[in-house]
Parts: sequence; C-alpha cells; structure tokens
Amino acid sequence: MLTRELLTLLRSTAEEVVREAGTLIHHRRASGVRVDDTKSSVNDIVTPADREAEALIVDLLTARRPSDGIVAEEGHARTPSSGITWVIDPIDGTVNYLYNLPAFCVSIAATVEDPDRYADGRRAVAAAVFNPRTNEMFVAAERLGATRNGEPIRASVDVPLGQSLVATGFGYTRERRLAQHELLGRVIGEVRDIRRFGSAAYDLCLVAAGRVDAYFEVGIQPWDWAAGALVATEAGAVTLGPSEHVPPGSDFFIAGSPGLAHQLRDLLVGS
Ligand code: LIP
Repeated sequence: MLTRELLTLLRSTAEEVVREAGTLIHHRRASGVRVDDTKSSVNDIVTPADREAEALIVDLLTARRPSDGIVAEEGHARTPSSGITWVIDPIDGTVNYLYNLPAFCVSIAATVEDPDRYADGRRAVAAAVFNPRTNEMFVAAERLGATRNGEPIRASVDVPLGQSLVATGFGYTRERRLAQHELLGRVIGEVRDIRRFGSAAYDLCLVAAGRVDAYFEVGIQPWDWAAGALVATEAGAVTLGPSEHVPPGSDFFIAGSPGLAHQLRDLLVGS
C-alpha cells in the first residue's frame, strides 16, 4: 500500500501537470485548431495540440518522476522502474476541442499494476482531470477522496433508474456506433434522459460530482478511463464490467452509485 505522503505527492504532481497542459491547449484553441492526422477512422482525429500537450506532460512528469513509466494516447511509452506508470490523455474530447465545444479535458493518472481492477491490468492511485474551458479541476487519490476545484464531491445515491440522468458516448467507426446504438436502445426508455458530452474523463468526473447519475460506454481506452474512474470511485461511485468476473475496460464500462450501476448493467447485458 502506498503511503499517504506518496499519494499526496502524486496527486499534487498530477494537478500541476494537467493545469500546465490545460493552459497550453486552451491557448492553442484560441489561435485555431486543425486536424493533423487520423487514427481508427477519418473522424478519429489528432490535432497538433494533442501531440504538443502530450510532449509537455511527458517532459513535466519526467523532470519530476524520472523512474515512472508512461502510457500515453499519442504514443509516448516508457517502462517504469518505480512501479508507478502514468496513463495520459492529453486531450480527451478531441472532437469537442476541434469544434470549440466546452467539454475537453487533460486527463492523467498515476497507476500501479493490478491485474483484477481494470481490463488493462492497472489501477489509478492518484489522478487529475482538468477542463480548461470551464476551469474545472478534478483530483483524487486512493483512500483520500475526490474534489472539484478543491471542494469535496460525492456521486449521487439512491436515484431510481427511471429518474436517472445517464451519460454515454460513441466510437469512431460505423460498426461500433451501430452496436452502441443497439445498446442505447435498451436504456433510453428506462431512464430520465441521456447526455452525450464527448469526453469519457469528463463524464466520469460528472458522475463523481453527482451532475449525472451514471455513465456507460463500450470502446473507451485506458487513457479515457484511468483518471476519471479514480475520481468517480473516490466520490462513492462504483465501476463495473459486463459481469462480476470481468473487470471494466474497453469492452464494457459503467460508473455510478452501486444500485444504479447494477441496474444499468442488467439492462445492458441482460439479467
Ligand atoms: C473520446 C472519449 C469519449 C468517446 C469518444 C472518444 P478522445 O476520446 O473520451 O468517451 O465517446 O468517441 O473516444 O478520442 O476524444 O480522446
């Protein structure tokens, strides 16, 4: 178990780094954004700011924590000798960033190996998610709670399924979106309403703050969930995979209060 002192240091490091990277991407957004490259589809875009922010984050973390590992969305990777690996999404909500919509975040998490917690075999122990457009800083550390702009946050509790506000998202390929459409059809008639903000990290932080009651998505990546999942669970939410025996991950990810998350899973996978 990591000491409180190390968890506090990792949390403050994460906060400092996402604030610097968030400030950078905010300035780059103001001067205009272009598509630099695409990945899984023509709509899965990369901007110069994605790459510039990731390079800045890696430099800042390397200066502070040279023995830590790196796993980053745009390709930076390093094996740790410290046992800590930083999982990095330089801009989560890249399409929102391109369209100048206010739901994009810098998301980083300090993680340790844990084969059972999430599908990628890691568990975040400290994390920060920063939305520079709304100036919202979400931070968390294991066993130390979660905050938004320094104020403690808690996920909603005891919300009946039919009165729950549920966030979700959709992938970049036609095949995946059609499969996600079918899943959405199982839920949309059973809940208060659906919200699609376009950033998994932000969705998970909204669950943590009780501003949506739950989130589900199929197809997100470890850098999408790593930080936001810790913020959500430190705020009292649970994260679920498709069954009690399969951890949350790219194939299936739910976050919410325990009762609601299990009800959503029953709808999505069938009880
Ligand atoms: C995004 C996720 C979001 C998902 C989008 C996209 P990106 O990540 O955060 O939940 O619905 O399709 O994958 O690509 O903006 O880093």
